[in-house]
Amino acid sequence: MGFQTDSIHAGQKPDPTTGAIMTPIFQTSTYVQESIGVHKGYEYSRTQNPTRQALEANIAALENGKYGVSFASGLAAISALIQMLESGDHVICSDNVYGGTYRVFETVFKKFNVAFSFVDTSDPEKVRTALTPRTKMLFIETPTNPMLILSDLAALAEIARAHGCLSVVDNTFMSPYFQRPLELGIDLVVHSSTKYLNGHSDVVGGIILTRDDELASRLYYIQNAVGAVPGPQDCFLILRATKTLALRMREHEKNALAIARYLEGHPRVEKVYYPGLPAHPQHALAKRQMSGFGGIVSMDLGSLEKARRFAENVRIFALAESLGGVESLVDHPAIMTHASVPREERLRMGLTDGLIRLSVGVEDEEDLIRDVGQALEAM
Ligand code: P1T
Repeated sequence: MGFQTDSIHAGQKPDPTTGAIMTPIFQTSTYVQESIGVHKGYEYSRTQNPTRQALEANIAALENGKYGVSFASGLAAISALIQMLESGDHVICSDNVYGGTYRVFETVFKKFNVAFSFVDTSDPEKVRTALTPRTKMLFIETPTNPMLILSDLAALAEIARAHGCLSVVDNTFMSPYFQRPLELGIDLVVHSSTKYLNGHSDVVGGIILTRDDELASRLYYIQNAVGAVPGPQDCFLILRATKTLALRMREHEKNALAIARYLEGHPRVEKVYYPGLPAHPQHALAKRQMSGFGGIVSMDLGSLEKARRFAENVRIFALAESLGGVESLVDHPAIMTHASVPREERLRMGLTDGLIRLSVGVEDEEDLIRDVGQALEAM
């Protein structure tokens, strides 16, 4: 089936008792058994829930995977991936990941003797050099948050496979509409479904997708054993939202490209980061491994003071953490989303105090450009 057909129908069938076309919200913690151990496949909602299963099957289809395992947040999903490892294992991670991913690796999992190397995964040779006999996972974020650096997924999947380690991609920024890492040989895809998958800024959630039977069963085990599961109401909302994912992503991209082009020619903007601009150093790779460029645009305004004035003067864009919703947001990564990354690390990758990240929504293009323009003037 095509992407839009799957987004509307995959994992969902009319409710057998009523014919309800929408999967009901099974707001229940437990299920009545006919006799001891005799039940309909549902025992307890940490273990199985029909609304959650519908969501998992739906997003698995969109990523062209076989299994979905959902969690209460993106970070709970990322934590479940690390919980697959053993004490003593080593993870190679992209060096410009979401600040919360960096923080959970460095401050929580390190204590359990899992080692992390933060490596520039945009260069496959650097990944090869960082491999050790203890390396069991390669964790890639592409494009990265917020510098929009890309990594070559086919090349990295091959390196990981040859070394016998798992490859993981955080696909939050592109959504399966623009990038499907499993098709490029990656073992596991993870999302903060808080972002584009849900798209309406009213749910926090996470999900892991895979084609591999054994990896899926280990993850379902962790989902149940550790218990960071999403509630059925949140699953319902995300399931409703994926029906319009393709429509939303096309609008996000159209607006983001228009804004990136506008900023590129603006004298008050020192640098623009957007993979859809021919000036982006990895534009060719972006065209090769993605079918679009997404809705996030970052720009360097030169100083914290200028960034502050810009953020205070936008009227349609709202100053807030998060991204991927229908409404446009502006973020100051150094003080907001990436404050947990040490300053020298941030500066090394260009994440300066003048950097602003725009999550471009689906409002009217002319209104958004006018808003950005007047905020730059006010700066
Ligand atoms: O917020 P949560 O659902 O737990 O997801 C964490 C996460 C994981 N991966 C990526 C690429 C992310 O961007 C995020 C969350 N990011 C933000 C809240 C933000 O404003 O960047």
